[in-house]
Amino acid sequence: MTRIASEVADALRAGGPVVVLETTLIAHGFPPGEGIEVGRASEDAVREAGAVPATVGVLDGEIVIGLNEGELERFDASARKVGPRDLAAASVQAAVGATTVGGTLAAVRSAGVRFMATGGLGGVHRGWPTPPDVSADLGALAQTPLLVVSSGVKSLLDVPATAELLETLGVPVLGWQTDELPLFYAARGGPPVSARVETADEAASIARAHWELGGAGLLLGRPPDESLDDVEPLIEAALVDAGAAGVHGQAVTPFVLSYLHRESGGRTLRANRELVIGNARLAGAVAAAFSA
Ligand code: PSU
Ligand code: MN
Repeated sequence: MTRIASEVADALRAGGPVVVLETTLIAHGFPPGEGIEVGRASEDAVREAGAVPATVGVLDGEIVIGLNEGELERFDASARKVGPRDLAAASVQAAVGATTVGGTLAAVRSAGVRFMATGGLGGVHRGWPTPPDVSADLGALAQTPLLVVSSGVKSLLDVPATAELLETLGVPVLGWQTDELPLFYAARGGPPVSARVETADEAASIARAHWELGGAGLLLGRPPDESLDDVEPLIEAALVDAGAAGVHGQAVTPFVLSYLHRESGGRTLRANRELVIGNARLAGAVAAAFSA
């Protein structure tokens, strides 16, 4: 059911550095065509940092760890969004399945990969418990021994509530050269992290110690290089629009991201692109430090 690309399998067998990347952001987080470019650039960034990239998705009845160039191009907006609950059905039904952070973690659970990168982690949606929408990313991270590099939690969420839940689940939240959990587009103003780290070596050592203790997932929050500090009013407007249009569940995040990309005149799009690639580069560096 799972196919691991040979370069990835070789690296894993040798204990070498591997970073998994997800496909939901490629298929549903960017306008048509652009997501594929971001996916390619993220793979390049992982390589430049000295690690092997492995982009994950469901294709032709298989869970693939390490999509090749041609396979990656099939992840357009028509792909099914695949969280942990959807992996089995998507593979049996031979869907093109774009895995979320949670779906990707569930897909690689038994493969021995230790590092992943994404844009922003899912979490507790605003207004909880109406609707009672909490991303499956959190449960998957609590169960899977990988370190995920992201620009914190997606800002359309209730970020403080998400940080509380991560603590409850025992997930370390490390801050990359920061004391605050980044807010996706904005670098500052988030809740405190559980530990600040200064170097890739330090992050890798904490991950190793956490796993030796029998711990599972960790989050490493990297602030965006260029902070956008005026997006909050747009997010609020996007959420009102989503509510009025009856958008809920899995459709909320893609709806809000495309609203922001449109209404910000492309500023959030550029920021999102840059932060995803930067996170991939950092995940590559931490993976390389871990294997060294
Ligand atoms: N980061 C981005 N864009 C995205 C996502 C992350 O820059 O689209 C995706 C991830 O795949 C994450 C998902 O797992 O959003 C969360 O969706 P939900 O809230 O429905 O669980
Ligand atoms: Mn959800």
